[in-house]
Amino acid sequence: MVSNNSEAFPTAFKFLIAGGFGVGKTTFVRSVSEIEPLTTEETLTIASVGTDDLAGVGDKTTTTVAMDFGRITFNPQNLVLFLFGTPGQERFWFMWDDLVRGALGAIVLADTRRLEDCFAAVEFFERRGIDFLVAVNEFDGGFRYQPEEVREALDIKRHVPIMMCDARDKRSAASMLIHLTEHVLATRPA
Ligand SMILES: Nc1nc2c(ncn2[C@@H]2O[C@H](COP(=O)(O)OP(=O)(O)OP(=O)(O)O)[C@@H](O)[C@H]2O)c(=O)[nH]1
Ligand SMILES: [Mg+2]
Repeated sequence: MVSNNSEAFPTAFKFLIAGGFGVGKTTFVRSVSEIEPLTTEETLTIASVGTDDLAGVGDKTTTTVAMDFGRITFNPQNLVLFLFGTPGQERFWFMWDDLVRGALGAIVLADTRRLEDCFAAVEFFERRGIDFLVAVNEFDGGFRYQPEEVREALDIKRHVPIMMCDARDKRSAASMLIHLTEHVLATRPA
C-alpha cells in the first residue's frame, strides 16, 4: 500500500563543500556530519614537495585525494543533506565533475590567508549554474575581512551570500548549510 504520509519521505539535497587546498573542507564535513564521515585522507609526503603548494596552510599533514562524505538531518523540516567534500589540490580536480552530478548547491570555503585560491571553485559553480554561497573560514592569525570586502576582492556577484564561519564549529557549519538551503529554495522556481 502506498502511504500518502509525506512526513515519512524526507527531502534530500546533495551539497558540495568546495574550495582551494587546505581551506577546511574535510574539517567542515567532519564537524557537522551526524554519521562518521567517509574521508579519503592521505599523508602529504616529502615526495609531494614541488607539487603541493604548502605555503600558508601551516602544519597540514594530510590531504583529501578523492572526497569526503557526510550527512546531516534537520528534523522539523524533514530535510536530509548529503555532503560531499571535494579534494582541494589541483591534480585531483578531475573528481569535481563526478562529485557535482545531482548537486543542488555548494559551499565555497575561503581562507583569508589565501583568498584568491577559491576563484577556481567560484568559477566552476558559476559556469554550471549551481547555487552557492561563500563561507569565509576564519583561521587563527588570518586577516579578518568584512563580507563586502571579500565580495569586492573576489568579484562575487551581488546575489551570492558571503558569510563568516568556523569550520571546526558544528553550529557554525550547520548554519552555513541552513543559509545555503534557504538560498537554493529562494532562487529556484517552485
Ligand atoms: N585555526 C583553524 N584551523 C582550521 C580551521 N579549519 C580547518 N583548520 C585546520 O586546517 C587544516 C586543514 O584542514 P582540512 O579540513 O584538511 O582542509 P581541506 O580543505 O580538506 O584540505 P584538502 O583536502 O587538502 O584540500 C587542518 O589541520 C584543520 O584542523 C579553522 O577554521 N581554524
Ligand atoms: Mg580535505
